[in-house]
Amino acid sequence: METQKELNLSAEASRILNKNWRESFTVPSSSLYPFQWLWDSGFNAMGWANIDLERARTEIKTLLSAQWKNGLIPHITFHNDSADKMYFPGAEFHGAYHSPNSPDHVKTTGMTQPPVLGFVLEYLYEKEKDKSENLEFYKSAITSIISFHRYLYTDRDPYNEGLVYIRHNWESGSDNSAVWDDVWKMYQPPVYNVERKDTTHVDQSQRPTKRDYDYYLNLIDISKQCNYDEAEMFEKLPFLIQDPMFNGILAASNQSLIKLCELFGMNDEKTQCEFWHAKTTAGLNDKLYDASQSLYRYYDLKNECYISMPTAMGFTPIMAGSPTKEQAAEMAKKIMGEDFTGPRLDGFLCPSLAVTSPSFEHNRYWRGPVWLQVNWILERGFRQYGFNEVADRLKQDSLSLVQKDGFYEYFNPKNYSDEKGGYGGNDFSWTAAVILDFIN
Ligand code: 9WN
Repeated sequence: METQKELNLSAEASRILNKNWRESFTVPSSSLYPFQWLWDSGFNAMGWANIDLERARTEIKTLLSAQWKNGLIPHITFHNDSADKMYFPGAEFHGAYHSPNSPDHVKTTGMTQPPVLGFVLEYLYEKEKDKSENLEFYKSAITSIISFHRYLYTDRDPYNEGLVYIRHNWESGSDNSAVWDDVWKMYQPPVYNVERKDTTHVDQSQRPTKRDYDYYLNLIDISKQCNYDEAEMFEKLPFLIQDPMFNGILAASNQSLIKLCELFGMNDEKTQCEFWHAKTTAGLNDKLYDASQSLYRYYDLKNECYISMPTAMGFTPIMAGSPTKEQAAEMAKKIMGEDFTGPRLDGFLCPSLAVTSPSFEHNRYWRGPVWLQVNWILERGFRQYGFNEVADRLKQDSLSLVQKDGFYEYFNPKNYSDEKGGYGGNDFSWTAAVILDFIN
């Protein structure tokens, strides 16, 4: 029996997804982000799968229709020409449509985002009541996602380590994470006198700083000068990072593709995904697991050094089954300890940066606040290893935050009973999507 509270949350979450639906895709937020973002779209499709599977499939079809000729699935698809008036940087600043690999019918950015689509597709398929229907959709989506992964392993793993690199901080999904501070210290970008749109919707204190944006825009400028040619960007970009969340998500998606290929009799593809999965989990464990922190860390390929920072993202490879049981047990202790739950152990999981870190900021974007789509990944991962207490806490904290503050983009992890702690955009799509999964 659903409780009244759950019914209210469910109705509210459906209202938000419907409000943010635009004919064939969902915008993350109607004011702040008026186009289609890759990993948002994946989570939003999972949300839709709980209330309208047809829309879930359409969301994915629309996203895949913007796939590049080299397999890249773009981070933003600008579905209409007013893009540059509504969001900065828009299609013109990115200039990715000049690349011979970009699609002909729609403008996109020339970078990607965490590769969630493998596990999203498995989620959708599990929700199908009649497994004999929509087979063409599933087979074609599997093929597109595999070609995306092939692009990543071919163009983004120069030393054949099973770990692909990201070449812009936006590809990580965790834009202004304190992890990047070390990279920014290595060079000085020019100052860009541009008009940002995000700070007209959200208070500046909750967004990346102006100087942060100089770095972000400079990476786009360099990529544009290379006309988004991968080999040239590898030579020229100052930002090339093996990111544990991106690779953890890639491995989790490979795992799902293995299951789907098995079900659909796609044997060669299955063998390929098994090979990739084994390689990436080995890379994660051999190179990125940091036993002294009980977390995965980052590797900076350009400056040839590790970056260790206690982030929520450092736990995410648990979803791909990467850690050993012993490592997972250490990770469980770590996430429930005072670094992440605060001195009284009563904070909300999981802060994007440990509350004990000197760079922690309770309201600034990826430098402290809780993001529900990351909680969803962690909840699945810890549950899979049998750490139900951690998984239950992640789920309960997510529900409590939304009940307390509303369907915001991100939340204050500190537990102040009398203070509202929802930040960024409100009526946010993936927050609604995650809630729909948690209560169904
Ligand atoms: C840049 C849409 C996206 C998310 C990212 C989040 C934020 C964009 C921005 O919003 O990034 O891609 O303009 O700040 O950091 O994870 O996909 O919700």
